[in-house]
Amino acid sequence: MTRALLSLGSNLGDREQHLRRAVGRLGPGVVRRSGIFETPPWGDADQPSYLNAVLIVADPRAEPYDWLVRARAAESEAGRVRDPERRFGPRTLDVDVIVVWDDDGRPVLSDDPELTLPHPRAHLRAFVLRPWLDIEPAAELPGHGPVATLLAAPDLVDDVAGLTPRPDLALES
Ligand code: PH2
Ligand code: MG
Ligand code: MG
Repeated sequence: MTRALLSLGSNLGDREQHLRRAVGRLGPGVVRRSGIFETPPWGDADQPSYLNAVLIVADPRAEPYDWLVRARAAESEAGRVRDPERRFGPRTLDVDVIVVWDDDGRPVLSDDPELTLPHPRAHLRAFVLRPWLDIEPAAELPGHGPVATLLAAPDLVDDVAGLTPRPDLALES
């Protein structure tokens, strides 16, 4: 049994549709879904803005790598094309495995470059932390502490201010 925090992002095509379909494909174990945020591009400014959201998913049969396999399958089904020259470039759908917890609720740690856990840049990404805080106010990012504290850090203040909640959109499957 594992539980996972997955982040969803889209900045090409019908962004809301890409996120909604991803929820359908990543189910049926979706435990919680966040609201959707409009977010300025991070890491590579020359691209359209993103829609971002997060999901908590749980599956009695899933091993940590199963979440990566499911994430990649959802990305392929959204027609994702990888550009090796642009690591942080635009995409129809990005599903990242941010944290995985085992049966006992302990975070799984991994330094495999294919699946580094927790996600090595999660603590820098307001577009992951802010939706996560909304659905789990006491959330802690393993190795970095409470998500509420991370979001209040001076480095993230501008990024947090740049996020726009989109209550007109919803993560339905
Ligand atoms: N994903 C990236 C690169 N930059 N910026 C935002 N706002 N949201 C994303 O999901 C995102 C990004 C590569 O994974
Ligand atoms: Mg990503
Ligand atoms: Mg990714």
